[in-house]
Amino acid sequence: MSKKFYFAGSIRGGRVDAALYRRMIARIKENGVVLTEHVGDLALSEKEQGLAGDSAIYQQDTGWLRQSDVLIGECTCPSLGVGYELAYAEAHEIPCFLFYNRSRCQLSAMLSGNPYFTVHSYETEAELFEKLDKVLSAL
Ligand code: 6K6
Repeated sequence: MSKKFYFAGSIRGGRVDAALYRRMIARIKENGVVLTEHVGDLALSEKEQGLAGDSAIYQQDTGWLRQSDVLIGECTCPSLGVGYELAYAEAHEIPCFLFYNRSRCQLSAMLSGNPYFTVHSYETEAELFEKLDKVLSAL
């Protein structure tokens, strides 16, 4: 059966990396199903409300998290929602692989200091995809 991935990336925290999320999601999809493909939707803005409202978003996303085999997060752009999802995934024992651009941010100590999370930093997109490919092929 194909693996279910939860991709976590900033939405209301800011959409500066939306195109990068989209490229990461395309790569992850070569290895299974990405339940949260909308995170890489370039038309989705930080002002997005969704048709069904925030309560429905919360119910849907936490449901998807519980079904996921793996979470992959891009954490360069700080996002309360992504931070919440990571803690939720940890509580449900879902393996989490996190990526951030070390030349653009200093990752929160609450993530880099938590041995539960496998954290990878990168500086170039080539380095990011090399590391992402290694994670995916080891699953
Ligand atoms: C979706 C499609 C159209 O409008 C929407 C509305 N927004 C969201 N839909 C689905 N998941 C969301 C939405 N807003 C936040 N999330 C979840 O939180 C995603 O899984 C992201 O990983 C994370 C982003 O959190 P914020 O705090 O940056 O918004």
